[in-house]
Amino acid sequence: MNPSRPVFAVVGHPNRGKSSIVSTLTRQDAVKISAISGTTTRSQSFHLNLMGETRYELVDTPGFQRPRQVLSWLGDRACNAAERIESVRQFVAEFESAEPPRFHDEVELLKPIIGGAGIIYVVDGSLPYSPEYEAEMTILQWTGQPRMALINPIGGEAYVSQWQSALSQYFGVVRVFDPMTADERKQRAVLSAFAELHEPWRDSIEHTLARMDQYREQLAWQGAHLVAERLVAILSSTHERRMPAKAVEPLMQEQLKREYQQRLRELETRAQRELQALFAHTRLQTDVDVLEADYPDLFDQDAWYLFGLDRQKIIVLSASAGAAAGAVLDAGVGGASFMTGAIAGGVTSGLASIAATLKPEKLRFRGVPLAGKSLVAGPVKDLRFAFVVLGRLVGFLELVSQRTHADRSRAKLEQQDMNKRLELLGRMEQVRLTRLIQKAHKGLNDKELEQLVELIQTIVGFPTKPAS
Ligand SMILES: Nc1nc2c(ncn2[C@@H]2O[C@H](COP(=O)(O)OP(=O)(O)O)[C@@H](O)[C@H]2O)c(=O)[nH]1
Ligand SMILES: [Mg+2]
Repeated sequence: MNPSRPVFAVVGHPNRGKSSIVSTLTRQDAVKISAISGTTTRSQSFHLNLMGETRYELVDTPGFQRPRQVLSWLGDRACNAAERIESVRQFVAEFESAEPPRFHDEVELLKPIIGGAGIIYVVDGSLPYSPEYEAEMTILQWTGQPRMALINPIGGEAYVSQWQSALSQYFGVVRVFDPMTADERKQRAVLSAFAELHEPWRDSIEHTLARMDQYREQLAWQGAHLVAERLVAILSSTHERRMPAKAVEPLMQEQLKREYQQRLRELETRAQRELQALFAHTRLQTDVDVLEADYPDLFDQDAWYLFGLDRQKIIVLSASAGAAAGAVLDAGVGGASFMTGAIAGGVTSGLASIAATLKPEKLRFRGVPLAGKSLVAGPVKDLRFAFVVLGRLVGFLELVSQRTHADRSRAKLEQQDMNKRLELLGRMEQVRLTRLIQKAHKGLNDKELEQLVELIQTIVGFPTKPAS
């Protein structure tokens, strides 16, 4: 064991959220979490890896099963405080390979602690405190290792203060920590507290916190980059089919349209998978995976309001983008009055784009009639559709970036307030975004793509450095 790399053993009764805490603090969804107690029978290590480095290790342990018997065994062998640590060592040595096995779970959880791990003791703040916990807390105290207690409010905070009074007598730090919802700020607070608790780990933990900052920035950029690239891929995608000589055109058109829409749905799903992978949520189950779920279809125009911009906003943006917008907006003309002017002045690109929305799957023919025709679907040039695709991707990026790894519920892409997201941009930037999206069906050059990435980073609203 590298003495400067922190190792924490996560211990407590079964079903108190130990595995959930390990999962959230190591950002790994491979940790087994189960409502059935006794799922974890062996201690298992998980690492937090950041940018190619292992920063710390958490050991998920089975819960205490017979703490009173263990304590009485230890008590018989330790006459005073100086002998207690040694009695715990003896206990592990004696029962490690006992046949038939005895105190299996306690051996599993004490072994890493004897080996130098710090202790994270987990209790449930919605269950009352009772003296039966005193045996396990005493055993942990007797190990002499640095100790922190986390109160997990699984079913509420009813007994938190009761727990605080009891725990503070046995643990150097006591915190309320909900592994399902703890954002990065709360995770950092736990680590910082441990740095205070155990001097030899302080430098390493501070280094980890700095690395977390860098990593978050990296992820934010990579996530936005992925969204930008996949958005352009979806909006510029086409689907072509040769027309057999005797083809029945309406049937062909129908088929082509179906294939084309299917292709765009697949591109979107693939982008979601990539975003999951980026945030280490590969096992995440989403609404898309469950066929019967009423996941709003990409082409269901009745559901577009869930993810896109409202009509008014589209008209304003589209008109501004179409009207060499910069100069007009620089003149300080407000949105509403500008619109009146724009329409009166004959700038109707906004309205034209609304008209185009009616047929997102517009088909056209390509090729010379003699050599046989091809039917081409796409790309969709409809600005409303483009904002819907953007809204869905940005929403999904936010979802995977904020979710803890302990949260195993099915992910649901919530309605997006894209109008509000756009307000995170200045007016000129909103128009720039609109222009980039309007151009996306032709593909974007590197510079344009970078601009798009920047704008997307802003509308996702990634938290800037959280205070620790
Ligand atoms: N609502 C809620 N459920 C939780 C929380 N922590 C754990 N659980 C659930 O409690 C059960 C046991 O969690 P687990 O982490 O496996 O506990 P362990 O047995 O101590 O490792 C699982 O069904 C978890 O989803 C929490 O903070 N809130
Ligand atoms: Mg467990």
